[in-house]
Amino acid sequence: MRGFFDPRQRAHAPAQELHNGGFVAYAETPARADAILAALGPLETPADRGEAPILAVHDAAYVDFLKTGPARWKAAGRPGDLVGYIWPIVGRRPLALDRIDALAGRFSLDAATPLTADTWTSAYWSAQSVLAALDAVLGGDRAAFALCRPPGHHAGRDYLGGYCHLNTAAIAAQAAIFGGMAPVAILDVDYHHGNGTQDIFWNRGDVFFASLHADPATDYPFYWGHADETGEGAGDGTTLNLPLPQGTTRDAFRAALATALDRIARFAPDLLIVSYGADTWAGDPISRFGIETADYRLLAADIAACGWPTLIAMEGGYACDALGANVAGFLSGF
Ligand code: Q9C
Ligand code: ZN
Repeated sequence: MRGFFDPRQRAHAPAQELHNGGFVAYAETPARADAILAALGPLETPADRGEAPILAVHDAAYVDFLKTGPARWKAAGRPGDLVGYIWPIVGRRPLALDRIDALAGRFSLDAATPLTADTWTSAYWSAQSVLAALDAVLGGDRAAFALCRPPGHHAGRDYLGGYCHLNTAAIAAQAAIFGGMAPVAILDVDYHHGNGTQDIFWNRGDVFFASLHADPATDYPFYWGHADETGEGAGDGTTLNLPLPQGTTRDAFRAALATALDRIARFAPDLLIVSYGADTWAGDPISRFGIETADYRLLAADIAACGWPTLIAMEGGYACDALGANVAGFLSGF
């Protein structure tokens, strides 16, 4: 299977994140990409398809914030990485403020995703990697892999969060539709709910979003991913959330996967995009499922058996020592 990664995706490296009330080392490190590359061998460098496919999904003012925010933060005399500390909660007026502190809140979901001067570059090439993998599938490959780092599924049209800035799965889905592949299904098997992807396609009838994840009653992102969220308008019924309890192991995960695949089959997609997180692994430092390394091949084989052209986009997974084996195991099932 062809895989794509650009070395510029390594540059983004915030110093720390706010975690459970204290500051800890940022979990979404460049070493994650290195671990995956060590297991898979060198990947292909993506072509540069420019900003248009990104702007087809993301708000232009948000993209400008990603590009220029860190320099403005520095110019304002702030030490450290750019991170929000005030948010325009429901009921506040939608003021178009220009202060960098106000923008940080307007364009973010949490305080766990700082921006550095390198963030835009890394996120941009993460998006180019997913577009290159899409090109491989559009060209006839049965499956292709994008080492998307930073990841994407928590990022919405105009907000970052959960270590994500540009929603790579959504960018690929929209580009696929522009390329004549429709409808598209996105299957999100990261430990966390893909709130950004769900938001972006919430009222779309041409994209089915199915997600298996830790119950948001106990896990991040809390406010999205509950079973009663099913889409609206033209997208009524095109969102499927299957929250699972902490401690979930292979067989229960596999049963939920079968439910998701059955619903996707009824949607008859031209293309499947898998948002793959290895943070479902039993030893993940920030997650609480019990999937073992050997299980990933089996789970991937269940997906592959459906026969849809498939793009696999990397999301989370924070146990660097096991990450390479987990990703390689998953890809081996296709
Ligand atoms: N105390 C992805 O896997 N931090 N993002 C949770 C819990 C955010 C994970 C803090 C986790 C986001 C792509
Ligand atoms: Zn995750």
